[in-house]
Amino acid sequence: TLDFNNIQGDILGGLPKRTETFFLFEIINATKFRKDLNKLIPLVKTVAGVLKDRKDIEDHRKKRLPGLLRLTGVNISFSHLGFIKLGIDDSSLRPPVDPHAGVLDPFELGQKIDAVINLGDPTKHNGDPDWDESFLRGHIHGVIVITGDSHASVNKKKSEIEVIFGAHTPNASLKEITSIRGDVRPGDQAAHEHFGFLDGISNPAVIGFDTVINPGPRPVNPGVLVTGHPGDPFEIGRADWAKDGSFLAFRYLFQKAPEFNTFLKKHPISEDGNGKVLTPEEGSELLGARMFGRWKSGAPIDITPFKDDPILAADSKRNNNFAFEGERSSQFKCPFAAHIRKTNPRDDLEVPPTGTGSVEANRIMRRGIQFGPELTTHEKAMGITEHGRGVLFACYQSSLVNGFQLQQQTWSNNPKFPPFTGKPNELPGLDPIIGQGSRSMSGLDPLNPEAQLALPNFVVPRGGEYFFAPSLHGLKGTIAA
Ligand code: N7H
Repeated sequence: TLDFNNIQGDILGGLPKRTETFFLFEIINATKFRKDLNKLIPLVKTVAGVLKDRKDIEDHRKKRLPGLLRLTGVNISFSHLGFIKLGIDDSSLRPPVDPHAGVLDPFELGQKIDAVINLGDPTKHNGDPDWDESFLRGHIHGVIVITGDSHASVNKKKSEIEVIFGAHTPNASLKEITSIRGDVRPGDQAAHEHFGFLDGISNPAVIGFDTVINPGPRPVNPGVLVTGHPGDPFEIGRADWAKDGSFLAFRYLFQKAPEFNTFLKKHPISEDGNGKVLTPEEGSELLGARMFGRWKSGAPIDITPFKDDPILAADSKRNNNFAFEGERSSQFKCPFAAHIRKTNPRDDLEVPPTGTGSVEANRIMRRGIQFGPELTTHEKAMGITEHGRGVLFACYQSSLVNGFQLQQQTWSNNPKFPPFTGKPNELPGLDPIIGQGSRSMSGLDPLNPEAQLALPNFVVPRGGEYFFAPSLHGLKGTIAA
């Protein structure tokens, strides 16, 4: 069974948030940091804390009280360099590898190196990824995630935390490297990302945690997300403090939204799959939907391929209930490379002949948030980005190799994925949103699925790191002193 008082809240429950700050820090005095950490631990919100928040939010809503409930949430995670700095042996976070096998574990490598050798991030002349300076200096020891209902609440909590660690004083145990703030978008765009698509529909339901299981992908064993449970590939052999934790892949991803919108305008699909001639607006909308695999509303094109259906989109009993069933060699309804088919290929991998039986091990819990301002009139008119915006992508899993890294490298960046039968001319191509490499994909035009469309880069990675979010027991008993 899962101990909801021991697991950090963002992993299974998701810290409730309108706004979120990722406070990236360097430990400058390990002995003092471990002492100070004791004072942070009472602020760390567990899964049980999130469940209580959910109930309080519901009560607040039912009582029709004005405004948002004042809420904050704090979680903390460490990088491999952080554990080294603290003098903590984190070897049980890695698979027990044969030293001659040459397998490099992403957590141990750190994302800066992984980005170049595996994730496909563009690089600079010196071989570093083309990232913001803060992510290149190699001193990111951890991240404190602070969520809340408002900037005021989060800022107050952040100040409280700075006092705990004596930040900005001669007696500081940590130093802020950078803090990045994300915000849910305003008005009817709340829950939509900067390209305009509804996000956060499909996350795995977890056995032993979720009480409502909606029709769709099978629920996953808890160990796919939480270490030390069935489904964790290294369930046996984790040190005690390394159980009930999860790996956090954080990515600072900029989105070129005006350029994306211009691309849709320039390449409208002329006829839908039934041969109905589309207006340029309809054709552009269909193109965007086929790049994602969902309409902006969230309605899946596998169920409603040529017409948006907002009622279906809003119905959690139906909006995830599809599997690309019987479409191994067909992109008529959904392109092979559509973002949601690349990152969760469902029957493409679950059912023979190409299927291995299950994608359970490869699923991740996504917890991102948007950052940056809304598009300005000038940006819309020019079709060029003038202000940085995008997603602070964050996801949890018990294995980075099976989860985030594989989804980016082996699936999204690989033009031959998902494996398909027949049709040698219908190479899927890259994920049109996140794929890195020679970017093109097939299947966008339902009546001419072989046609490959070249794709500019719409998503630019500018930083990131891999962290481990320990249990409360691990924080108290091993990491704090
Ligand atoms: Fe993706 N977006 O916000 O527009 N993503 N994502 N993602 N993504 C999904 O089904 C997006 C990124 C996954 O179970 C939706 O919930 C953007 C990375 C997975 O069917 C939308 C960026 C990775 C799923 C977006 C981005 C993933 C998913 C549909 C980058 C992993 C669920 C909403 C800027 C390597 C698939 C939904 C499933 C869905 C967006 C990045 C993974 C709208 C803009 C880096 C697993």
